[in-house]
Amino acid sequence: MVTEKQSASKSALLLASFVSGHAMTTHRMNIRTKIEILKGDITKVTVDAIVNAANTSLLGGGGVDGAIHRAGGQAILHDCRKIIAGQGSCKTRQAVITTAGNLKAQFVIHTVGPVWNGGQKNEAQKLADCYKNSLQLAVDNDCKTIAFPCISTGVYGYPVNQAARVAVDTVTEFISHSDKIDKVIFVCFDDDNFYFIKSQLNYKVYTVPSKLFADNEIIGTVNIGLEDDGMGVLSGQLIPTDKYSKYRDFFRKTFIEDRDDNLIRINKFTKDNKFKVVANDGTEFKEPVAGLIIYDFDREPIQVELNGIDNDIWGKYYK
Ligand code: AR6
Repeated sequence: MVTEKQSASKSALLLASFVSGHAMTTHRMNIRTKIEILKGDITKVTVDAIVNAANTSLLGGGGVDGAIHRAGGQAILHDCRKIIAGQGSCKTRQAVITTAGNLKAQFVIHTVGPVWNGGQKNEAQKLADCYKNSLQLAVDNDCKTIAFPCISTGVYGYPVNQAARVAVDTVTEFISHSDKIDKVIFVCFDDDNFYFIKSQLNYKVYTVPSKLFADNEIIGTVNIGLEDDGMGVLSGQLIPTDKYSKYRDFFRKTFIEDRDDNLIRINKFTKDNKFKVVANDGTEFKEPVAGLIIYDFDREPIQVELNGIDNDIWGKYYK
């Protein structure tokens, strides 16, 4: 009952978050021409500057950092050592610039992303600052084209869906206020990042006002965003009813326990709890391919994400 695309990338169907605010659609469309997405290896990309997801030592590591140092050669490490000798370690959020050595790019901009810590340690702001500071450093060095990897989504464990939202929002915001950057390329190494960045860029979203049920009681309302790229991702901010408190501890506990997996699957709930999402027009979002996630943290808005939509439901909204 899923589309080919869905089946092909079932593993990629974690989710894509929908940030409220349809007013942004037009604005994004205008600058979208400056943003590209590529699946592959960032060391092969020809741009003025490529960004490295480094660590505070700047001495190299695994992942994209290792790939950049290997492909760029000793000259990069040499510059990194000089920077460290001059300023000490490179702090999370900071961006510094070096030669790109043997790479096709002119420069490597090294930035240190946040380690994911459950979302309570200002990770989103830190990640946004990495993108912002890297873009500013590119502008300061007359770079007009820049390629980013998906910072923090590897070893540092930032949930791919949320990182994609921060990445796209921050880059979009920056280039809408600066005419100095001609092109930003998101270089995604794996399917998940590719899918989520793409989802963030294909921003056309239909709003489906819905209710979240548990044991046939309404525990919250949510304006679900239904994306138009056929991938069947729904998400939105939950406005809890007073019945919600009965389930709060369960959501928080389950989310923390499942953090590595980063998915709470609706079928895990259904046996005992009968969770379901029903649109106000009566459509029930049954058997999502990749599950239902309730992000319920102390201070954040509660985010609901429902991933993988049945074809029949899809057809109902996209005629
Ligand atoms: N091109 C583009 N993206 C890549 C490449 C590549 N060649 N290789 C991996 N990725 P990570 P982090 C993707 O772990 O999470 C390092 O050891 C990868 O799939 O490289 O910010 C540093 O030294 C993932 O989506 O960086 C730090 O210690 C993304 O790049 C630490 O890891 C980022 O994954 C930084 O962790």
